[in-house]
Parts: sequence; C-alpha cells; structure tokens
Amino acid sequence: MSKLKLTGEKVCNSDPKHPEVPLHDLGCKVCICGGGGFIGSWLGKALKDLGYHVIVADWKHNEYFKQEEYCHEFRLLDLRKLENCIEATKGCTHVYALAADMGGMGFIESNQSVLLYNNTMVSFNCLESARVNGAKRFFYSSTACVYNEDRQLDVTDPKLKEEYAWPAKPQDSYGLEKLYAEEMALTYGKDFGIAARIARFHNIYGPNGTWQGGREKAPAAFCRKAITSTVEFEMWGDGIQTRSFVFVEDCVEGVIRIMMSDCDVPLNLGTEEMISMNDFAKLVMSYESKDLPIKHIPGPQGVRGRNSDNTLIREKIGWEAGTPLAVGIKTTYFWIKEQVEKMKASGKDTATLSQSKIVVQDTAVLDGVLEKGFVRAADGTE
Ligand code: NAD
Ligand code: GKE
Repeated sequence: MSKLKLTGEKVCNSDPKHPEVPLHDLGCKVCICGGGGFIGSWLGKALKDLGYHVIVADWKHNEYFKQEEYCHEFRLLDLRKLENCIEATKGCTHVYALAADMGGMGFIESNQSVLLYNNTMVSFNCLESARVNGAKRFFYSSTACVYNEDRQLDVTDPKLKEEYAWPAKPQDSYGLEKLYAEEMALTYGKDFGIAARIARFHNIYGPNGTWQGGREKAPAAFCRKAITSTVEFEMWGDGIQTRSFVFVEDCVEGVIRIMMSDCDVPLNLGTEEMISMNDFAKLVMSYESKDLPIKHIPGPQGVRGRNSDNTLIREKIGWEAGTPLAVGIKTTYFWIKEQVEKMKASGKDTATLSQSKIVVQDTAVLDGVLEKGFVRAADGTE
C-alpha cells in the first residue's frame, strides 16, 4: 500500500519532485506505542518493509493484519503504567507515540474524563520511557483538535496555521491533552537532546480503520451509511460544517518524513481539500449511484469548520499529503462494503449500521488486560 520505496538508506517517493529523506539508524529497533491501532499498524508495516525492527506495544491486537505483517514483536501492555512503557521501549532507538483512547465526535465528546486520564498517562509515559531508555528520536501523534476554537467558527475559511494553536482554546479536552503533551515533547527535546518530532493529524481515513461501534469518524461512518441506508442518509447537524481528510497511506508517509526530518516544531499533517459534510455524503453515495435524501439529526458536531494550512510542512520538509479525497475514500468505501458483507455472512445483526451511535464508555478498563482497581470507572467508582 505504501508509496515509500527503499533506495540505499533513503526514502524516495514515486513522485520525483519530492525530496529524498535519510532513514536514520536503519535496521534499529523502533517501538510503536499504540501500534495495534489503525495508523500504528500501517506505520509498523511500512517501517518493517523499510528495514527497521518493529516492536508494537498495545493493549489490543490489530483486527485486520496478521501480527507478522506489521511487526517483529508484539507486547500486550497497558501503557498507562510507566513500567510497562519502559519494558516496551527498552533498546529502542526510535519511539513512535500513537497510543490514545480516541474516536470521532460520537466518542470523544461524551467520554472526556476517561480520555483525559487515559491519554495523559499514556502520553507522559511514552515520552519518559523513551528518555529513560536513551531513544534518539521520538514521534508524537498530535491532532488538529489542538487548535483554538475561535479560528474554526467559519465554514468557508477555517485554514489552520500551526501558530493558531496558541492562545490555547481547543474545542474539547482531548485536544487540550494533546497540546500539553506536544509541549512536554518539545521540552524533553530541549532538555535531553532527544529529537522530538510532532505531527498534527487532520482526520485520517482508510482501509482497516474503525468503521462501526461508535468510535468511527465521519469518513467511515458516511461510507457505512451510504452502503447500508435504503430510505434516507442520517447525518448529525446541518451538514454545512466543513473538514479536510487524509488518506492513511499519506499519513504514514508523512509520519516517516517528519520523524526523519530536522524539523523541531509541530507540523500539520493534513490536506487543503476542504469539503462540507453534505457534499461528502453525496460523494460517498455516488460510488454506487445512490441519491438518498439527507436526514439531519441532532448529534455531536465539534468545530464548525476545519481545514489544514500546509504552508509550513511544504517549507520545512518539501512534501504534503496528496491523495485526492475522491480516490482515497473510494478505496475505503469498497473496503467497508467487504466488511459489511462479512458481517452479514456471519449472521450478525446489521440493522443498525445505517444509524449514528454515541458511545459512553462506562469504564476505562478495556480488553481485560488491566488489573482491577487500577483505574476508575467513568462514574468515579473504582
Ligand atoms: P486507534 O484507536 O486505531 O489507535 C490507537 C491505539 O492505541 C489503539 O490500538 C489502542 O488500543 C491503543 N491504546 C490506547 N490506550 C492504550 C493503553 N492504555 N495501552 C496500550 N495501548 C493503548 O487510533 P488511530 O486512528 O490509529 O490514531 C493513532 C494516533 O493518532 C492517536 O494518538 C490519535 O489520537 C492520533 N490522531 C488520529 C487521528 C485520526 O483521524 N485517526 C486524528 C488526529 C490524531
Ligand atoms: N463521526 C461521525 N459520525 N460524524 C458525523 C456523523 C456520523 O454519523 N454525521 C455527521 N457527522 C459530522 C460530525 O458531527 C462532525 O461535524 C463531522 O461530521 C466530522 O466528525 P468526525 O469525523 O467524527 O470528527 P471531527 O473531524 O469533528 O474531529 C476529529 O478530528 C480529528 C482531527 O482532525 C476528532 O474526532 C478526532 O478523531 C481527530 O483528532
């Protein structure tokens, strides 16, 4: 899937206008914290293909890849505990911090206290363990959610320059935690000489991403609804809200390019191809010539308008995400269609797939790898 090619010790893009990138410490051990997830597993696969020894640490296995496809070693660990992070990153020259308890608007707005606790612990521990274990490079996966909400009120011109994160006023606490963790990484870079690299991801989509269950973001939710709806297409809000989206292949390439660069300031990893949610719904319905009426319903909407400004990434690393939305989302649409077919074939109930779900996580404990009593439930009980 990745366009990255290995030539000697450089990454070169199939597009010759993009500069080559040095592959620092090629062959070394790298740890991807949260590598069992969507972006982390594609990143693991790309780094493995390039020649790195990939260790993935996560509290769940990837649903779609076989372990040997995306890592050499897998460590099933709760990264909210420092000792687990230290174990995971031992001997690793590069650490990629992608672990987070996250999802789309149907998830992050209704689980703020659990997310703040979980993500603060994970972000701090990944960074501190990289330092303790003497890592040379550290990548932190930040988000467009760090930006000041006042810059995202206009649906027509919400292009976000990196400097607009300050003064800080993120729309939700998920973004605030990421902004603070960025600062931690930058400070560690200055104080301890670790090369800290930061990308602010703008809504990443693609095959193997979460597409149902409540954590999915608009791209996957819209594909699923276009595939399964027969009478109308449900959408939170009036659909005039705008966003831009990044295909996962571009995201992985951007992460590697940023990690290997000498850029020590946060960079947008987004596209400047902005679209309204109404037009996005029409786009995904077009792949199988559907033209259902859009039914606007109340739901969590996040910011009113959001787009990436890529001036700085172009200047600093001479590259930007380039897959057109219509191309990337078509691949994603047909991948989700396969998943729906598999679900039907296995006899599972698919009746609710045309609806939008808001999930409230009633406990911070997932997948049974945690010790009881270590974390509190969302209602405050242990
Ligand atoms: P994901 O949920 O698929 O991956 C995150 C992984 O972290 C999961 O596999 C999860 O199990 C793991 N994790 C969470 N808490 C953990 C813990 N305590 N111990 C061990 N593992 C834990 O999400 P993703 O889309 O791959 O996102 C990767 C990173 O990029 C996250 O930090 C996310 O906040 C950031 N990001 C993603 C997007 C996007 O659109 N996907 C946008 C902005 C930022
Ligand atoms: N998820 C989802 N599901 N969103 C829907 C739906 C639906 O069924 N119907 C309409 N929407 C609308 C939302 O209300 C929101 O206005 C827009 O689509 C995009 O929602 P999203 O993809 O869930 O999330 P956001 O872009 O608002 O925010 C995401 O931004 C990323 C960074 O750019 C965050 O949830 C994070 O996942 C991430 O940091």
